Amino acid sequence: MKIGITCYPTYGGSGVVATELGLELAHRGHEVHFISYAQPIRLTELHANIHYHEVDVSRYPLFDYPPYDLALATRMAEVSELYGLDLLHVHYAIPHSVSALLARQMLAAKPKGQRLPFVTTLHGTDITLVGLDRSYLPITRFSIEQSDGVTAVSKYLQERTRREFDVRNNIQVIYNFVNCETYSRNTASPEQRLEYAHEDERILVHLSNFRPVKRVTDTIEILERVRKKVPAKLLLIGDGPDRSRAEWLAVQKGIHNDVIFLGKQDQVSEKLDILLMPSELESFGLAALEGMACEVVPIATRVGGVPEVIEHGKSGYLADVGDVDTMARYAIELLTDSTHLRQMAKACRGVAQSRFCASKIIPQYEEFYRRTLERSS
Ligand code: GMT
Repeated sequence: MKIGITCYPTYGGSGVVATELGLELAHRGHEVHFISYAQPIRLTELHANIHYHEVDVSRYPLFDYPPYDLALATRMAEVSELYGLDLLHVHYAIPHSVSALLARQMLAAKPKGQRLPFVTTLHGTDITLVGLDRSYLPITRFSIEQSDGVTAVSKYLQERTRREFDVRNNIQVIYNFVNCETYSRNTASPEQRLEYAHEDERILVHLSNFRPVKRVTDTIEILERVRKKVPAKLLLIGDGPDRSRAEWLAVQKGIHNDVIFLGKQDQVSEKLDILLMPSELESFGLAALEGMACEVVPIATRVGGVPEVIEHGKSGYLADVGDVDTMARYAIELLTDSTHLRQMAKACRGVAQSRFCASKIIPQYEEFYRRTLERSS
């Protein structure tokens, strides 16, 4: 198939999933065309089946708000016509599904009337935050209903979209995935660990875009409690609006020397012991899954779709939002019992392999595309 993929290209789970999906599809022989305003951050591999088309948004003094969604629709239609795309797959409903809808209409209006069905994958905040903003809700609902196929990354998100948006079309759950070969505990050498921590210290990690929904300051609270029992360092990977609050809290608590801000990085999870994901809400929690595949045990909040990924007590621990005492207790339990930590780390890898490997999930997308194409022919 020839598939156009649109996503947010910067850091964020939906862009990561979209890019990894494109790469996996390309390796399986499909022709993949990324269409976005910048090259997706994880699109580092050159492959004959992968193409990237930049969307240029002209800046005119009249435009206080340059109309990206229109430029995107135009580029989607152009690329589809030029390369004969079979379908578009947009990640994150706003504004991508609206642009895809326009592109589909533009091509249908051509003398030869090219068909361009589009699939929308809902990721989370497009529904839970942005889509529920009154100013976006009607158009988000409309573009979801107009999609030729809709998927959601968890049952939680499927149900919430149905309930709050009252959309009439079917929403299929296709879970996020991880490439189990790329993500494994294989590259960590003791020397690499020593870059961050002394031999007797354990390493906690948090990886996110540091938005308020991630509650990054809770990770500092957890480290403060853990350090009282076990020598430990906290690696914070990513960047975003709450970074300085986290830095300031670490300084106030006098533990800033044990908190290492690594900025935006791709893969460091193989060097770590425990991953903290204390989010207010996660429709899936991709960071936890990537950690699990690398045998890093997640301690997370019992929210959204997270319990569909982490089984409490078996492949990680879950606690209530803001309950930093309990999350710290779980971390201390694990870090003071290496056998337990190893067993749970192996169980995490097992879950990633048996339920969320790319080899299991990508065929579900391929099948979904086939059915979408059949239905819209
Ligand atoms: O909130 C983010 O971190 C970004 C956001 C996105 O769309 O880029 O993440 C959402 O999509 C991810 C990939 O499907 C999920 O793993 C995250 O759980 C989800 N975030 C939220 O629901 C808050």
